[in-house]
Amino acid sequence: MSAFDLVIRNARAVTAADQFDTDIGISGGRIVALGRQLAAGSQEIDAAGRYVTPGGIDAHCHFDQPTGDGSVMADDFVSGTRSAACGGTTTVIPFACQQKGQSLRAAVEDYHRRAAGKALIDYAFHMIVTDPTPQVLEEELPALIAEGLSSFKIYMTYDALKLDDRQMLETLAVARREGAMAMIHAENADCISWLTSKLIAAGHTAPRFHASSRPMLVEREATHRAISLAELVDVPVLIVHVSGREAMEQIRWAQGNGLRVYAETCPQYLFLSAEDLGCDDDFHGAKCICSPPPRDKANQTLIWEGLENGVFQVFSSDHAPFRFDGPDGKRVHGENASFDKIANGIPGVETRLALLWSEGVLAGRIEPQTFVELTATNPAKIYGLYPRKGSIAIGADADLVIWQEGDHVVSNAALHHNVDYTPYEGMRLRAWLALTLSRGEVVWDGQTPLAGAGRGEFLACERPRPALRRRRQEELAL
Ligand code: DUC
Ligand code: ZN
Ligand code: ZN
Repeated sequence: MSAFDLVIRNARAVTAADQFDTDIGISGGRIVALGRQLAAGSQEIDAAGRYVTPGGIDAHCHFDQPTGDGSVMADDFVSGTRSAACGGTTTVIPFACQQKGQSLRAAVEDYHRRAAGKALIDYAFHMIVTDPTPQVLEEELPALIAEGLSSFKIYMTYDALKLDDRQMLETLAVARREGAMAMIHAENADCISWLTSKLIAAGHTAPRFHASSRPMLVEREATHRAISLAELVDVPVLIVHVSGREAMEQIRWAQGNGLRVYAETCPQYLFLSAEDLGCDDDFHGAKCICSPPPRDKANQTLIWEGLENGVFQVFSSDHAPFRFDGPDGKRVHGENASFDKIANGIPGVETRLALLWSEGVLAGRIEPQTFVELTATNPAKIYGLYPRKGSIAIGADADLVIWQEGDHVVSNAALHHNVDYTPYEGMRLRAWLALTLSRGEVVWDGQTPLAGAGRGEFLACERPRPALRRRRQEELAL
């Protein structure tokens, strides 16, 4: 009988702390041994000196999320998680979104039905709290946090989703009391609606005016306000999809003053700019409409610096899949609809890791260890999945990626999502994924997705590490 179910030989393994040459012994879906010249496995894969990193955790992606405006997300839990797996991601955390007037528990139960029997890889849920009634704040939210949905998103914009400051304070107070992580979409709703009215009245309706309607000031003000509200409540928060300098300055200020403010950025803020929203009569710019909008080259550089210098803890895709062609995606309100009516979001769950590995690590902008922190270890810690997920360690799930260096041109035809474009079409990368393992099972062999729908397991999240640290300090009366 073999000592292991599977041995990965000659890996150049990378963790958030280290890089070392090792064999990786896997049994029962977990890593059970690390070392040179391990005994034989029933199966063997030779990594031959290639980098092996922990499977990615995409802590911000949207699959099969009801939208309310007639648009339909192109990816459900089958195509979304298949695309994730082919891009080296082994855990996804999409959002169970409460509609105003709906109970939060009903939203979560609905989302479980959408995922069950479909996901190819493991998944957890964040919640989106849009209607913080006494019932939600006092009963549903605490119970759901205890059941393993230990993070939720709050929107400061969009009429159908946003909370006012008082509601934010009340919801953040639950996060503090129950030990949950609050994620905040920080843009000032009234500034956006005022600017949008003015732009449309002036006939400025093309996709590129989406960026004019949401300048950095709008994001800066809301980021500052979110930080202030969190400071008042004394709770950690994570600002999602940060786009550039002005929000970063607020976050850095808060971090420098000892506030527990975490931040996430996404590939679109490294590789896209407002120019990708096109010119006046060009509806193709709709493909790159997301919020906050991509900024300019100088801001891309600052985002790279923030990944390197610790402003950002998490790098997620914010995969929000809407097709360009067809009636229920970007054109849900018709051909050439005004920018404010175009389905908001861009795809990226499959390209997230390769873009960062290629243009971050292999181009010398960030260390391999920083890549692992941002894409796996930190999300696992911040969202309560560590140490089962997010590292290469004995006892952790055998969620692993083997990299193949060499020219790779991004092409939507070779991706596995159900969206009809990628904003990164034609980009030349220095590497791509040779293999993805999920709990010791090959789910992507570099050519073909291999996992069956329904093999992914729902992950109940522990309390986030920042909340656990705080509890410990309170117990010790520090
Ligand atoms: N925020 C997201 O997080 N995703 C898509 C659109 C948005 O505004
Ligand atoms: Zn958002
Ligand atoms: Zn999102």
